[in-house]
Amino acid sequence: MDVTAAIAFEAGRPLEIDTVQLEGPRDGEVLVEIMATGLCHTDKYTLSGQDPEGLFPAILGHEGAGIVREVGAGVKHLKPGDHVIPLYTPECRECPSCLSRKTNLCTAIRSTQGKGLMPDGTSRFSYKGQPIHHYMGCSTFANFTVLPEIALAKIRPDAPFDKVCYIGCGVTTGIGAVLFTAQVEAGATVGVFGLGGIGLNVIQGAKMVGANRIIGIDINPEREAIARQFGMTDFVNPKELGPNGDLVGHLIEMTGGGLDYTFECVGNPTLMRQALESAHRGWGVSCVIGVAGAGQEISTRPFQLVTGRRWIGSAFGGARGRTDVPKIVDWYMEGRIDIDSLITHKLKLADINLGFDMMSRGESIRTVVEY
Ligand code: NAD
Ligand code: AHE
Ligand code: ZN
Repeated sequence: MDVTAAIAFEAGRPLEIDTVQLEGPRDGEVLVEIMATGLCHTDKYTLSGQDPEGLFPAILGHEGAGIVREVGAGVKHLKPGDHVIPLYTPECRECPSCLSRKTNLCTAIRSTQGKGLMPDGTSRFSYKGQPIHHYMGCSTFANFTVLPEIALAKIRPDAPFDKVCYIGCGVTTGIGAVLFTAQVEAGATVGVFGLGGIGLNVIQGAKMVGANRIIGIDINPEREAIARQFGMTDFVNPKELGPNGDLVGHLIEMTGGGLDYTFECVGNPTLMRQALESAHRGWGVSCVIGVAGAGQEISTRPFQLVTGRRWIGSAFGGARGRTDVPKIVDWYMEGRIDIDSLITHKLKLADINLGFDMMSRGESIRTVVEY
């Protein structure tokens, strides 16, 4: 079938809207009509050419919501008409990782997903007869896409697509990193480095679990007001500490010894180090969420770990998509979490590049494209 997509032809070039061809679902696969998709910083990162796994041409987008239109042979749990959220971290419930209960990083289809292909090693998308890569197994920058059944969370039918699409990445990543990965406890002191679409959801998660003090760190002063609305108690702008400003020393002094938990939500290895080193001696946990560019590495003095700080990371908030995403949709529908305040802009697909421009300028928190 013909579908409308924003195509990433090559790194660093704006997306181009055009008609591409999409084959129907094969065994275990599902055709989904995407109703809305968020723009995540990771899409921008891959388009920039910084992603070691970035492949072109591709149809990016991984933060969507839509409706099942057709199912392939052998699909057991979904039927046409079901409302779904695509999962870049699937949940097969059969692989060693799913069965371990120690991780959400299902391995069932990770190798083909990283090559921009469906599990049988082929692409369903083509343009002028040439295959186009899928992206993170989702490709939500197209009004129809095909995914394996294990990469779809079935959600309640009354949830608005233009809001719950954000649960497909940012909301779950931020709240999940607090609840599932770091398991922050009530009364904790939490530091959130980067107050964008992810960091604000970390704040929301920290508030939910009853953190006592939530310190937000961002170089964009415009982020202070919205972060306070979500529960931030203190704001630090590293630029205001001066050119030789000691962010780590400042945070340790502010907290009388360091933070119980820190979350890096930018993708900057220098900030990752500062987040680790501002965690409390003896017990502080620092969680890397931000995705760093190709070739970048983190470093610290081993003494930082010897003296009891722990450096951890979180992908998709540690959430098991088919199990946890429907619950997070319920939290939104019950008014327990706020998504609406974070969706600052809505666009049509034709204007998707404007969304990335606003992200680069720090003007938007989440932009949603509604089809
Ligand atoms: P965003 O662009 O919405 O927000 C980034 C924020 O960081 C902005 O507010 C910006 O002002 C701030 N910032 C930039 N440089 C800074 C610095 N030196 N110090 C302090 N603040 C700084 O991005 P986002 O969508 O929130 O994504 C954040 C990061 O998380 C990206 O690297 C993205 O790829 C990654 N991510 C990871 C996962 C995961 O599963 N691990 C999921 C989604 C996104
Ligand atoms: N492909 C990159 C890494 C990208 C990355 O870390 N992706 C996160 C999700 S970001 C969503 O916005 C993730 O879940 N990673 C786990 C996985 O299995 O991909 C690289 O460095 O190669
Ligand atoms: Zn994302």
